[in-house]
Amino acid sequence: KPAKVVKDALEKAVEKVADLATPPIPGAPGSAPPPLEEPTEPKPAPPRKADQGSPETRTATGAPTGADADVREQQGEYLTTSTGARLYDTDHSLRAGRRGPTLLQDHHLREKITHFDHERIPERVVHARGAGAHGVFVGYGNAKNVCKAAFLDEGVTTPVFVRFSTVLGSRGSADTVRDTRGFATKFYTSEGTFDLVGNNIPVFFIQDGIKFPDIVHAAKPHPDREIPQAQSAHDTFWDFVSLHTEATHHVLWNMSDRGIPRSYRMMEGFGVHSFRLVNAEGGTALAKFHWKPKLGVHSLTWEEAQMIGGVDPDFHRRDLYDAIEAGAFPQWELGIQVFPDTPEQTFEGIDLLDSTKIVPEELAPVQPIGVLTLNRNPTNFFAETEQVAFHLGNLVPGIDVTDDPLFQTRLFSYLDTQLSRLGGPNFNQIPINRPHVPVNDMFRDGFHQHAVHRGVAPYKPNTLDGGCPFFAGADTGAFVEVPQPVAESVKERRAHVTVDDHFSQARLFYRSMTPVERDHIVRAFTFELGKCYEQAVKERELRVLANVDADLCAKVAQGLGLPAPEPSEVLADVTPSPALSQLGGEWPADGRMIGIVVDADDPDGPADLHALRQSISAAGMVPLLIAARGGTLADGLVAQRTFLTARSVEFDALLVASAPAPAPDALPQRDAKAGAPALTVDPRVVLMLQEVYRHAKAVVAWGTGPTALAEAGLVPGEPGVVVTETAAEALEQLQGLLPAHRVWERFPASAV
Ligand code: HDE
Repeated sequence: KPAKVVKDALEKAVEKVADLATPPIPGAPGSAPPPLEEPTEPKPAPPRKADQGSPETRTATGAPTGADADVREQQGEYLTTSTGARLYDTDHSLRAGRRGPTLLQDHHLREKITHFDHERIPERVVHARGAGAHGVFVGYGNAKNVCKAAFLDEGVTTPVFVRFSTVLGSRGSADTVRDTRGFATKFYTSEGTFDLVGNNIPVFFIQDGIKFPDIVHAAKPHPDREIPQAQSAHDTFWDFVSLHTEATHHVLWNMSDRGIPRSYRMMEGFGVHSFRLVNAEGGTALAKFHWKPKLGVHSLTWEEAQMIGGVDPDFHRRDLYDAIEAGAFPQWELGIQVFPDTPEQTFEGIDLLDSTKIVPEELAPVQPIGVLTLNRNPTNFFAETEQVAFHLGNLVPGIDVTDDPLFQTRLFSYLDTQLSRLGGPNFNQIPINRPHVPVNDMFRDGFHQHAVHRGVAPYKPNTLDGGCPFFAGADTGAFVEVPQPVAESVKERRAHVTVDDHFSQARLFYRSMTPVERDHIVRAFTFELGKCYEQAVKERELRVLANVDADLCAKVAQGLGLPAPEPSEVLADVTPSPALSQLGGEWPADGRMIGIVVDADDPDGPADLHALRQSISAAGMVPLLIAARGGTLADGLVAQRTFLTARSVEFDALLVASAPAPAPDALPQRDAKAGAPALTVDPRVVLMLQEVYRHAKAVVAWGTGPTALAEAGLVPGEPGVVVTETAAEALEQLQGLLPAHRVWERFPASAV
């Protein structure tokens, strides 16, 4: 009888279940205290772990200052469901018996997993990898004659959020790849939000936005294998740019040291397009925006960039975060190049609506109009850096658009892309995107609507809401487009530029570089084209380079083992622009990483290391002790790095206080059987010194340090290799060498 069988089985099961102890409910009478180690009473957050900040933490991030209803503190409250019901357990799903199936009834399980399943949002189609920071912008007040925007007035302080990015890579790609960098700034001004969405390169690959999908598809990984990640060194990119020669100028910048910045803090930023500025009288001027870093413009060497890609793929993100934590707040001056707003919209023959061209600073100086300071790290990466939505249409009175078709396409794209990225039209209600002024729009409903709109008449005209909201006028702060005459013309699909010249500014850029910078460009082209498989692509790009510079073309051709073609165009006679070179100046060394090699256990080791560390910190740099092992060393010093965790590329300069003997865990560097003399210095220190030397960084030794120099083959007296008597003298020498960024004389090409 099947029914009887089932009934018996059920009865047996019930008896069995009764034997199983049901899990105790914490707090219920007679139940054992919960086996939890987490605090059950509200208490202050534990201090941050040492490795969560930079070694020299001076400022705490914490939640933003001021009461912000959107900030959710992690501590001090009971764990709840998303609707606020308190939970007693989040580690076990609700099951029919201890070893039985999971119940559909377990709302908390389903809520937890469902939320997790939907945690990811689409990454940005370009600029997916980035890092952000909060800060302030203070106007100098001197832009008034050309621009009425209130945030540029003297002493006006405006909160900002900046996001730096690479262009090609996915969200998890490495920071130090060769690429253009984004430099996007959101100014939360008293007249509404102004977004300046720029790059670290002042020109772009294309003159018309309609070609953006083409350049991006060519530069992104191959559609079949999805490789290479975050690289332009592949056939599709070079196939496209060798055919589409208006990209040549931008490509030259990418292949220069600008494509591998040392730090986001050491990059220029450019608005690229010409903007139209308007003053209080309604007068207009055309202008290009520039960000000038106080620390100067500096780059990695290509070998450093490649090594860091493996050793510390988050190098730029970490650098920005650590510098801000350490109180070394990065600063940029905002500057403008101003041009008369003539009907031709050209300046000295340069088309101001052509974003593949610069106006050399020697022709139109960059006038500083305010200063930006980044002084606070994001509290939550996703909430702020990931969800921030920039848009070129976020303009304030005084700053208007031009007819540059690259600009015009961007005005559409940035709004459009957020719809799929942030899931609907209400992304400006996300805290990081909210303006810092009252919003009184008539947009209603839609996904993720957070506002509870009052009133019954979200339309105009109306009487039911008393006619509200009202229109502003130019005198009450309305954004009024500049009444710009539109040329009487025909509809047509044709290039808009007045002079279609793809090579002379690329040549201008190359000829403005110092020999060592030119050498880096040659090597970059040789590397990138050397990674291509298609011979025809390499040959075609050489034909492009022949139209830029014969020397550049010949050297790249030699590296590729191909003949150098003749130019197909007459090479322009260009006047170099010294402002384009990164070399030749002196800049503050704030936030530079100084490695100090010490002997972990030598009780007689240099006694003045405490003072040295303090002096380095006081000078705004970050001292990092490197020893054979971690923890507390002789004399109470603490090692931040070990020979195992440190790699030369992390440091801007190396101080060598000791010559540590090889530690037992050091990898063998020489074959003892070959009869080589036994090592006296740890081989990892030797390697570090050789790399630092190769990358043209300063090395200063004292104490027993010179022994390590000798073991590495470094000769005191060579450029940037110094031996001193004391630690204090070593620091003095270092401070003399760092302002130039590198010991440039060490590069062979600089002698050319
Ligand atoms: Fe962008 N660009 N872009 N771009 N761009 C985006 O917008 C686009 C261009 C730049 O940190 C996207 O929100 C088109 C020039 C930066 O969130 C997208 C064209 C310059 C960022 C988009 C350009 C930039 C973006 C992807 C050709 C320098 C990152 C996600 C007409 C002046 C902003 C997003 C951030 C991001 C479109 C050309 C800079 C798809 C169609 C020129 C710094 O809307």
